[in-house]
Amino acid sequence: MKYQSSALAQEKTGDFWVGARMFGHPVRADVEHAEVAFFVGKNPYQSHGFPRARTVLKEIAKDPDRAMIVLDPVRTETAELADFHLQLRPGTDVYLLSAMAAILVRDNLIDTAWLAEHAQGLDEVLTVLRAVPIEKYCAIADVDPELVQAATRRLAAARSVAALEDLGVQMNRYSTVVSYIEKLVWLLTGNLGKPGTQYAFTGMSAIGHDRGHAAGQWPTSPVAGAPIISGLVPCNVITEEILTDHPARYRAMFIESSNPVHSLADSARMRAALESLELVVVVDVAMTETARLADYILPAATQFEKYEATFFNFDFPRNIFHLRHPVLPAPDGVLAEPEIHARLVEASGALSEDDYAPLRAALAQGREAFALAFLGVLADRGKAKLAPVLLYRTLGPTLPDGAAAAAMLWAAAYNCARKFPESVERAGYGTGLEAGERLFEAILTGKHGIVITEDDYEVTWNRLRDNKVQLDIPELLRVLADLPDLDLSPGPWPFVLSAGERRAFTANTIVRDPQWRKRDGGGTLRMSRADADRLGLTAGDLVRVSTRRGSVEVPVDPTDRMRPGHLALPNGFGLSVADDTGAQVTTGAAPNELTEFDSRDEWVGTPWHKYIPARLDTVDA
Ligand SMILES: Nc1nc2c(c(=O)[nH]1)N[C@H]1C(S)=C(S)[C@@H](COP(=O)(O)OP(=O)(O)OC[C@H]3O[C@@H](n4cnc5c(=O)[nH]c(N)nc54)[C@H](O)[C@@H]3O)O[C@H]1N2
Ligand SMILES: Nc1nc2c(c(=O)[nH]1)N[C@H]1C(S)=C(S)[C@@H](COP(=O)(O)OP(=O)(O)OC[C@H]3O[C@@H](n4cnc5c(=O)[nH]c(N)nc54)[C@H](O)[C@@H]3O)O[C@H]1N2
Ligand SMILES: [Mo]
Repeated sequence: MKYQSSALAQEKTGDFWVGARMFGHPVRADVEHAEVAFFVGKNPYQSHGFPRARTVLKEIAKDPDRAMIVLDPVRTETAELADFHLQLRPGTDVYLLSAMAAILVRDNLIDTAWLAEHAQGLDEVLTVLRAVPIEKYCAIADVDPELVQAATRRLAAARSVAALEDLGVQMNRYSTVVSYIEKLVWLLTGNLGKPGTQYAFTGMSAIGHDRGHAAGQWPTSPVAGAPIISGLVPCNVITEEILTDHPARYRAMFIESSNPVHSLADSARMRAALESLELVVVVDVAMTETARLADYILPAATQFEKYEATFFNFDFPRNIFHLRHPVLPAPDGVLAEPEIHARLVEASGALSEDDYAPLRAALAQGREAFALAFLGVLADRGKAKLAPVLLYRTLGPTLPDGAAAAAMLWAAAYNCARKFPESVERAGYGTGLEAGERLFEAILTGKHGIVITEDDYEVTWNRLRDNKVQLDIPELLRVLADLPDLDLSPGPWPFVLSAGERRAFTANTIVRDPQWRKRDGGGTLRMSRADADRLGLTAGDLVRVSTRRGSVEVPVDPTDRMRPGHLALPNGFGLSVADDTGAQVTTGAAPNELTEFDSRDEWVGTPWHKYIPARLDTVDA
């Protein structure tokens, strides 16, 4: 396969690219120790995203010396706990954050000494921010300028600020530009590389890393010419890469642990794209909307039945990795993914016993001999790509308790020890080649997860490109310098729809059985009470929501948490599941029947799912 994508390329690639440009290494927020927590388009009370999220939020809310600032058009559970809830007009974060950054400059709240020591490109940024019409931008965002000023002052006065942005802005207008200005706000106030601020993390994989090419110089997809950030084709261009007679179009798709027909923009178009491919192979644990369109379905063992792990290891100063062990035997007829991968690679003729025999012979001499032999194989680039299968077939069978799937972690542990030697040593694994070996052993035997690296906050500076922050991203600064006035005329689409909110009983499409939900079983459309009263709607009334792309019928839930003109549908509904009689039952509305593939970020192609022009019509019962 030449091209790949993942859900990250429909939310996080803008953030990755900006991070690569400014830091050269991904960073993350230390919310737990922050004096001020700053959430931009994120509702961690429901969506988590950092350890012990609810507990930490409540601790901050209770502590008079700490504060929480939330930018969200909805009074979410998180906003309710905040000291400053900036309940802006949907899609206007770029204006509000520009105003906040400009207030920092106007009122001399920036940390000049810190910036002189740690950052480059300040002058270019200051020139743009000095010209920001603060009052006007607050008016566009429809937030009281006094409140914006108070929140900005609180942020600037804090010893430490930890900021997290998420889908509310990453799936919204100007998303990549917002990822940039959001970072400027906490950088201008000196919040990096200290406790309670942001840190550059270690890890067992390259999640979040990108080369940070200047716009236009990045690698691109073959048909649409879309930027490939972090190795991933933007999800929103996949159908464009298929529904064409372009000679370089994709002919086949291998889809694993993903449900693109439901989760990516414009479901109807995605179905058409999959149907037009020569071959679709799906590896999944459930009969999904996507699997139903596959030529081959390869059923996988579930997470309870196999060794598996997540690579979302972003903790600091102690980073944690957990190889989860199976707790149930797998039923007949399913395989764990490493076995599926190995069989496919072998059936294609790319690897055979001839490749395994020398590695097995070396392993018989011990792990050190194995490491040397394996390094030799890596010199062959074609074989290096197949390293996980090579490890699974050679080292795998020698691991205890049937943990063959963990074999690829041996290479990941060596890599981690090579990239972060001091941090791995501080976590107690020694130095040199032996550190990788010890780390792997600890992962393999540590049933409850282990500390893989231990850092101090200062280490962030060693990880940044040139040990400095690059404040100036010229392409994005130009956008900030020239933001247009917002067209507020309602036209045929008087509402803005956020399609895909996280709620108490949503879990992407991972939990398919609707009986799981104790509340909001049908997936209501949330809307302001004012709009509902005006339209004569009460809780449970059915309405039709229409967008340029499609329409769905849903019951409404009027609430004073929403702004007038704003609508929200939950994520993960509209799945078809067999009931007790075997009939397929669909519960709720699938959000991506309403979304468009070309409604997306102009830089990295991420979708604007939180900003969909929409209309409401009442439906007779
Ligand atoms: N319970 C649960 N937790 C989850 C998930 C799940 O399905 N269920 N999914 C996980 C995944 S994959 C992800 S990516 C994360 C996502 O986590 P979040 O990004 O926190 O989740 P969302 O509810 O999609 O969107 C966050 C907020 O954006 C706000 N928003 C809408 N429009 C705007 C706007 O114009 N500006 C601003 N500032 N905010 C806006 C919404 O009101 C919402 O409160 O959650 C993860 N955690
Ligand atoms: N409109 C709109 N669309 C959205 C969003 C939104 O807010 N609004 N949110 C988006 C976001 S942030 C994300 S991350 C995506 C997620 O979108 P996807 O990654 O496509 O979907 P998921 O529902 O997270 O689950 C993927 C699949 O993994 C399968 N699975 C579970 N366990 C295993 C396993 O062990 N092995 C295998 N092989 N398969 C397994 C599940 O059955 C499911 O089919 O959705 C996105 N779609
Ligand atoms: Mo996500």
